[in-house]
Amino acid sequence: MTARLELVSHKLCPYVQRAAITLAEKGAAFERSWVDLGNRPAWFTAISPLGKVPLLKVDGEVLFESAVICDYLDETLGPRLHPADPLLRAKHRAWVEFGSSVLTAIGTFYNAPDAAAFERAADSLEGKFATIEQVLGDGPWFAGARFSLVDAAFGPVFRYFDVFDRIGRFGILDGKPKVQAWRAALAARPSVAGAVTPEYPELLLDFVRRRGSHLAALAVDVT
Ligand SMILES: N[C@@H](CCC(=O)N[C@@H](CS)C(=O)NCC(=O)O)C(=O)O
Repeated sequence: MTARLELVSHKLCPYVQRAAITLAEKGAAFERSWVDLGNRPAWFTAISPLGKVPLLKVDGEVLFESAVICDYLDETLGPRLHPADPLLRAKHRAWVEFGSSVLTAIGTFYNAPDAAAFERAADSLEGKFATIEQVLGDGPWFAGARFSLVDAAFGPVFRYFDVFDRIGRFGILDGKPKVQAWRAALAARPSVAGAVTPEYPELLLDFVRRRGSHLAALAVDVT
């Protein structure tokens, strides 16, 4: 019997998007519920051990942590997105974790309080993408011809840059042709495009403007 799946989501959360992309790649039917993290409903606090999204409800059982959720989905629903070889699979899990470190660096970038902190954050992000440029092959995906869970982790990463590009030219992805090609392929993938609601870009822009940060000041006049 097919399990009933519910993805507890927030409209801007990149970790939620990983799970939504994985579900879409599997062609799995699932429901979505939305949580306002600024005003958490009691039912959410009661079932989320870390107070975070995403959660995946599986016939009422609750899973938390996006990497665990994606691994569970990969083990229970075809087609497999992780490599069959254990060593390669471990490497992919490590690059998913690297994707989490890029998301942390993106948070530091949009929260940087002044120009100096902003430059440091941009340099740090640039360094992470330079590392990625070294490990990418001929594409179109992280590991070549087959879409993997590393791709699911990086689709939400690049989505930030669609809004950052509207604010200014920060040069973070410049001179990295493999990264740029990967970004374009991910943006065109239906599972990635469909992981957010249509208002996502404007919600993110509004979120950035409310940071009180250096980037927020640059974003004031963006239309
Ligand atoms: N390591 C977690 C991170 C999830 C996460 O940070 N979620 C954020 C939203 S994007 C959240 O729920 N934050 C609420 C909080 O930290 O209180 C995962 O991979 O699922």
